[in-house]
Amino acid sequence: MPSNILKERLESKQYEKLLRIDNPDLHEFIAKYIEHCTPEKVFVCTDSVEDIKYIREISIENGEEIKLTAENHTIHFDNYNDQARDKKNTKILLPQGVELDKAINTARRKESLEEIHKIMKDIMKGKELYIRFFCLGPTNSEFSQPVMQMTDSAYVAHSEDLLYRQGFEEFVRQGRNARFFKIVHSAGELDERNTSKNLDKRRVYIDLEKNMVYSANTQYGGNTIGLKKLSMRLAINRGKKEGWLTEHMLVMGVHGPDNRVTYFTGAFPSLCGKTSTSMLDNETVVGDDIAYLRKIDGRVRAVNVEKGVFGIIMGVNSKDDPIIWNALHSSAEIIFSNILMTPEGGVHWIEKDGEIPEKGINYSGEWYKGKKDENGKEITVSHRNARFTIALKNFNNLDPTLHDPKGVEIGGMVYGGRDSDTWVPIKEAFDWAHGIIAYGASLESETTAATLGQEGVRKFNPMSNLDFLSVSLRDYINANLDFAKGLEKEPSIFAVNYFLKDKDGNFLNSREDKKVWYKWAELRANRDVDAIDAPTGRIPKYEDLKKLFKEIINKEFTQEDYNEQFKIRVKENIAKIARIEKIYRTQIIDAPQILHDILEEQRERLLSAQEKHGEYIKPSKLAQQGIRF
Ligand code: SPV
Ligand code: MN
Repeated sequence: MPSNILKERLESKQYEKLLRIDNPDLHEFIAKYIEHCTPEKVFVCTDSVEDIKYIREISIENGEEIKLTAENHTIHFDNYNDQARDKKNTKILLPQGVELDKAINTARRKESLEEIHKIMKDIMKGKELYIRFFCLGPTNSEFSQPVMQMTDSAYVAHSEDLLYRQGFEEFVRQGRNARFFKIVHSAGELDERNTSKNLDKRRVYIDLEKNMVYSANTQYGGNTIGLKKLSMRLAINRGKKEGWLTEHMLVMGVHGPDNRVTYFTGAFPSLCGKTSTSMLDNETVVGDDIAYLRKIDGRVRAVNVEKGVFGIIMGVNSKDDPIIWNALHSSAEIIFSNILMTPEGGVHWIEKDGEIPEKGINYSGEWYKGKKDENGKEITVSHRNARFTIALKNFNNLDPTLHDPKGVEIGGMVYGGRDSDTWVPIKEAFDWAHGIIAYGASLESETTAATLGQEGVRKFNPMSNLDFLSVSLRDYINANLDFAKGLEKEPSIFAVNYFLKDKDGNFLNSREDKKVWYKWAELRANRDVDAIDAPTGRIPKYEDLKKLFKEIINKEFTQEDYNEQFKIRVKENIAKIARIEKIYRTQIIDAPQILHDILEEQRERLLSAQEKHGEYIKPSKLAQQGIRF
């Protein structure tokens, strides 16, 4: 009997907490994994002040976090070789006979379950297991998704406290009706620095059938924080069946004239400006990473799945990121990870204001300026993927709707990648399907110096969601297309490109220009300004941008700037269509025909424009002649 196991293995205080949730399946599940992973102790977190405090303190006591000098700040280190998501060992488990696209990492369910259970047998020996309950999306809402996490890492349990809405009471309320996700994580054996040791046995396995994720022998948040990318993969699958979307998207309020706020979602692959967009200081942030989207009363509504930020810290400085900078220098509860801790208990990271300290402790252990790795490569002061974890309530641009159970109505959706030579800085799709296919499903991003391998290589990343798909691309794209059915009002879909370069390789835009693009998109979403029909979508009129540049960032935007930035690059756009078509023809199983049709129409528009105006088309030509493509 599972309840006997629980009674035997749990102290009576913990057992009683668990009994408050009337759900035999849940009890059975917990009992099964306690028996399997054999922790020495079990702690059930009810979200009470004492329970939360216990987790915060135990992560310092057991050495997974170290107290810094600044109040409420701690630092955590992941193993030197455990600094990012492990794509190779993250797999969607599929039963015999079911296939997904090559671009999605999958494995056979039966064999993989055997393997992971073997890896996790007795994995928590000598450790304490923390059981936590959360709610993805606001509580008491159509969007609410309950999740139960079991982890032997107090750092993981603590991070979740800053990032997710408490759910214990929600589990009590829902009792036997809860359709919850289950995550079992173990950091595995730890080394002398309290980092996961058996990285060769690092695994993240997603079992769609049981709505469950296993994560073993890793600590890095993207592999272990069960409510983030692990639950996201389960949610994409669940949403597909039920007609809602889980997107790798920020949600922000863009402030228009007369106190109007129009909410936007935005999808950007890593290092393409997603966080900096969500933190624009003249707008308000609802979320920076994951959104659920539902159709409610004929409108698209969205919520932030989370309530905190697990953000990249590289490059954060007082000038470019004042909001993040201020939050990181407040007495808010913060967990820094994989940056430098100075001998005085301060912190430093790549491109922080001020001098790089001579020495300290970082993700490589004892560190000093000029330290090299075993291949002779210099070890940077912090890892490029080093992060900070903090609740959103500490940002002064927080939008008041964060916890609204109804979510916010979405007026615009944005897709953006790193693209030096093809897309204009901003454009609007002709309609929903055009936006989903020609922008979202065609998203690519150029690699940067921050990733391994060659720089400037375009990586295909539809909707910036490729790493998290648990359904085929065909189904995912169809779900996005179908989402517009029955809508009374479709959000406008935009594409942005912050990374356009001139022929000498210089960026054509400054960081603050993006503020203008969003103000224009807000006006467009409300049809307050006209636009020019270009072959690739609608582009802004010069007069509108000139006015906005002056008003918003006090900058003269010249006709030359406009012509250079918004000229239609026919050759590059056609080359892009060819690349994307080829991927869908050769690598994706049964891509929907409409995808090919929409891309073909776009190619034809480009070719006919090229015949009239040449390879690079100034927008003034399109405007003057009033060509309607
Ligand atoms: C991302 O890489 O998209 C992140 C960080 O948001 S992780 O949690 O690693 O997914
Ligand atoms: Mn992300």
